[in-house]
Amino acid sequence: YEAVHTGTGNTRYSGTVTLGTSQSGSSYTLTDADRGNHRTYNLNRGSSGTGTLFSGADDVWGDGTTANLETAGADAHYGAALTWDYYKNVHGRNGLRNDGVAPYTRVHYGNNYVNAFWQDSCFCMTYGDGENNANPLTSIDVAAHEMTHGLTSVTAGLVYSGESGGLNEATSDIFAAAVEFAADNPQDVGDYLVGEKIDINGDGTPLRYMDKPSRDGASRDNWSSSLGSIDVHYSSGPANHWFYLASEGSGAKTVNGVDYDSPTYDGLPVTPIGRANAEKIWFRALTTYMTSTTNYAGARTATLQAAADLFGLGSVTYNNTANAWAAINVGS
Ligand code: ASN
Ligand code: ZN
Repeated sequence: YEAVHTGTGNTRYSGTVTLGTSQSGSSYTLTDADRGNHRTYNLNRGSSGTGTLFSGADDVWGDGTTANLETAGADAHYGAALTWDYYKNVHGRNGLRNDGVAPYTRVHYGNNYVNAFWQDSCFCMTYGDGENNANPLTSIDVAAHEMTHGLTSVTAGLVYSGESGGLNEATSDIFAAAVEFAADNPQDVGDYLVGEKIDINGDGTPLRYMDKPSRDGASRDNWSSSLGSIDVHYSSGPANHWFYLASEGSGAKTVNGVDYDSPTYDGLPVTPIGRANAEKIWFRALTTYMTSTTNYAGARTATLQAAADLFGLGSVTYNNTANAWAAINVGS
């Protein structure tokens, strides 16, 4: 007999949170019965199989320190729950495949492994512990990014190279930001940065910036004909920039205490449609209109079709959606 339970997670990046757990006899496991039985496993620095399902005699997980191996499990379990809730509550989607079945999560992958990844083959997300095993890559935005690769895979199926690969990556960054905002966690407030909590650069700077992606030294701000030949984590830049501009508009702005300053390719200002509308448009474009080979021009068309469906052809929201694309040098 397994009972639906709510445990307590003492996370590293998000403070003390509620976790969906299950009780089996006298022990508890990280099995979220309210969210498609999403389970979190401990690889204990191994790199194959599923390791062991996190389980324990009490329903308290981690102590906020990386030394306690449950802590990364708590963070990743929480991030998956937030992502599940976001797609359900905001977009009406019951799991990545809309079938009520969750992927699973593995933490403590490898030794000093500085990455996290999604795999279609296992329908699972995997997280390394970072440099010196000191900073697991299990923050809310990283978890939402990886889980969103699963959504992209079962919907548009954007091929992970060329312009479609950049759009695949941007989709993960866009919904990473959306989930982080929706979580409304006081320890990890929403922002248009990716990976700001995991200190992946060793100097406290984020992995990526959506207001002006070139702030990372490698990502592109705008579309150009060479975009399809660079790494997908850099060709995501213009679409991330589109999402920021559509959400917040061009120029200088402070959101949740973070300063942004978003330029436009054509120098013309962009009037925002608001983040909630930008999220709805991208989700509908991804799940209804994009295909495996969609490029940037196709993404513009897909979002305009979505904006027409949701807000009306020629509506203010439709026109500002188009203006945000012109601002990254796609269309006019
Ligand atoms: N963390 C990376 C990502 O999700 C892993 C990769 O390059 N596939 O994009
Ligand atoms: Zn990715």
